Amino acid sequence: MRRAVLGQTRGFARHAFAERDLSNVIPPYATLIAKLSQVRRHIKRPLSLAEKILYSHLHDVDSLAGLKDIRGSAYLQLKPQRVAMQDASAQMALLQFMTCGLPRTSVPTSIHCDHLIQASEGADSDLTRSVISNKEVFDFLESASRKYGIEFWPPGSGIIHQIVLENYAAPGMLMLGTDSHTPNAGGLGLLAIGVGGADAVDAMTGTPWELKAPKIIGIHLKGQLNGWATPKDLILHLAGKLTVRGGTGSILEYFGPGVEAQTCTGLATISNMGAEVGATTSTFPYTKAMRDYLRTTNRAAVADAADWAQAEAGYLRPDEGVEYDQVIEVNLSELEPTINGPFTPDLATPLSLFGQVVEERGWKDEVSAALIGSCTNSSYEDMTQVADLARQAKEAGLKAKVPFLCTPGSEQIRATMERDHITEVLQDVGATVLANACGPCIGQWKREDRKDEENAILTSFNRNFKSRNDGNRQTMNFLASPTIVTALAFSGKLSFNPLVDSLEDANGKPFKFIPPQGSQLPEKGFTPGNTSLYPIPSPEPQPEVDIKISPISTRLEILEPFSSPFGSHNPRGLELPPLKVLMRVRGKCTTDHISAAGPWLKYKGHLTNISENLLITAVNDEGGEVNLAFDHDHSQGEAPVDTIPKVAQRFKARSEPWALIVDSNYGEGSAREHAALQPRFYGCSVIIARSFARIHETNLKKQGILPLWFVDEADYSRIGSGDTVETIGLEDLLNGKETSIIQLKVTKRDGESFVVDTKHTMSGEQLKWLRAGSALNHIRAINQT
Ligand code: MIC
Ligand code: SF4
Repeated sequence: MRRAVLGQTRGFARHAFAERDLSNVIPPYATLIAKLSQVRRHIKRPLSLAEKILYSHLHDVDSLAGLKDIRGSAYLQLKPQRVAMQDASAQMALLQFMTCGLPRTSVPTSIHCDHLIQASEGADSDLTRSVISNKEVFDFLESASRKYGIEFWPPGSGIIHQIVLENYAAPGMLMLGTDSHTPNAGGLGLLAIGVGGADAVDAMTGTPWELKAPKIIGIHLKGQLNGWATPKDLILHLAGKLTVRGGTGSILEYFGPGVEAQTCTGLATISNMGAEVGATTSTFPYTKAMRDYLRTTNRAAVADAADWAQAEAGYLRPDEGVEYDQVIEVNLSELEPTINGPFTPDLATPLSLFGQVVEERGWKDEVSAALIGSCTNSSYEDMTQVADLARQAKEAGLKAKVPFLCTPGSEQIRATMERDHITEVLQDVGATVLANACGPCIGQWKREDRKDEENAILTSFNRNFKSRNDGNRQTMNFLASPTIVTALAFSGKLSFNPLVDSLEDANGKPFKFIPPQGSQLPEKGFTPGNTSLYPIPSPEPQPEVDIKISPISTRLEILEPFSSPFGSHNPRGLELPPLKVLMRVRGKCTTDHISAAGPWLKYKGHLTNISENLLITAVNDEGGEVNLAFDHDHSQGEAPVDTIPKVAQRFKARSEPWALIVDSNYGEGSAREHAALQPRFYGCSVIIARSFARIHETNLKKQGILPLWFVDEADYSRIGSGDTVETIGLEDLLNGKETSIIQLKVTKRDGESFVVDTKHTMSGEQLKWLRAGSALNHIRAINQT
């Protein structure tokens, strides 16, 4: 039996599994429906499901009055119903929330300890070791949870998104999570949006949360999945079509007969990976499978309320005749398993062509490890499908040829797997069952083999940026469905196609897998497992709790407010002071490049320490080197080049504000706000990009960095390190002039100068953050008046 390390020592009340209080989980459907009828007074056309949910969560529905265009242009002030945070991002979010001086969070909030657990030997010992090594952080999160009335899920309880789906998600609600895969909850037909910690603080403080109304892309699913094709293959296929940028600024709303046929956890897999195409979130009309899932996960009252909301006002499905901004049609009957990667989630290859690609690219035809799990694919259904293949292999006398690691998504799934002999079957064929946590998906993998050599791993995860899983830049990481990953674990070959190829059984006879079967829900229902891993539902805040942060801690540090760039010290008034360009970043620059995870995760609550990883895997376009920047103003005795964080530190030491020039889709990937906090901490004021990823662009604005887009993308190459840029027109904008253009006067190092046009996407509210130095400074100022 697993130890409930934190839960037990703190004496958390046992989760009353049978008679759970769902009052803060059931959405206030009657209120939402009343608001929806008010919305219809302003918008006289059929609404999509996403619009119904969004607009009925407006602070003030009348803000829609007179607006001609909403989708893609209006800024919405929203009232999310819930916030979920994981242990890595919650630290910074709480440090920010604490500065607001409120006694409790305004909306129900939960914290989940999942990212900081390192996978090495197996669940029990990994968990014990991680709890010891992260004690200070877990204690901080737990005591802050008690103070502010937050539900705290201790290490070992599971991965945030799986737990949210199993416990908190309800059709038609709007929620935020400080993690880019928060949309996973969309599998229950709601809008769950990934944000940075500062956005979560808006909801937690009751401040309206602002979102530019997304466009709605309709995804029409027809036909039926068959054979080996799974919901994962649908989203892998779509990622190939849409690319990592195709969903930016949009919600993906699925519809059609193909939706009704999917299981709820299958839909969650699809919406989870909408994050990989940059979508704001994804959603689906309320289905029977969702109803069944709610009932089996102990939320019958939510299902009943949802049934009522649908019957009463059609709240949980789109209106007849709705028009989407774009429609993509997918015939599920034609879909085949797909493998995506390496190094980017949108490089999709149908399985039937993959062997050919392996040959053409000259890759070694070898799989070095197979990993099942992550928030995308760690449901009971996933595990039963994988176990079906394992059972077939076992009967044929086969064992996995390579390390085969499986991560259950939650304690409930782990315990149910154990009861239903799934764990046993997996272990019999050589699998290691890891702790219920993110583990290797976020680089928390103590991998001892293949340290510096090229090798290929197959995972059922959602993300595959370079170095992500094991820190080795030469590990090619491919994404596939859990069942394809499993089949390849038995063959050990990259080119193996279980649909057509055979293996040899223990007697040397040909053995071919038959397409796997799984079950969405356990016949005997779920068993909760170790109940001390569950939080007290809706805990009352305990204001007397003292949150201790040691001044000599290397893990946690009180946040110092950033200062405003405007004021008497700035002779340019409401224009930014002249900014030195630190570097021009080349190509793909995800949040993993800007603020790496793996070993750095331990500094998530310590801005000074984590900033040492700023852009350490980014490529400098002037020369093509990784983690190298030029310091054209270096003093005598200092080298003219150094690592990127070191040069940024020099700028900070010289009190020299700076700018960064970056490429397309800058900040792709995660919700990690450290990627915005760190450059700001070192003095960055402006980032000029060919384009930005949504969450990251907002994170920058929140921390007081101005994101600007090149009007002419070719201007990217005209500005280099050591050049000076000056804004022209920001003052007018801050004074209320409506303009989307801000010019930049660029002065090259040789004195030559020219002007380039850039666009901004700052709303009126966001301009106030810029002026105050950060959104938090602005919120604080409001709270104080
Ligand atoms: C990720 O998958 O990259 C993470 C780690 O879950 C991040 C969050 C973080 O960096 O804190 C995400 O996706 O938002
Ligand atoms: Fe955790 Fe990986 Fe999911 Fe991020 S993508 S929440 S690291 S399991």
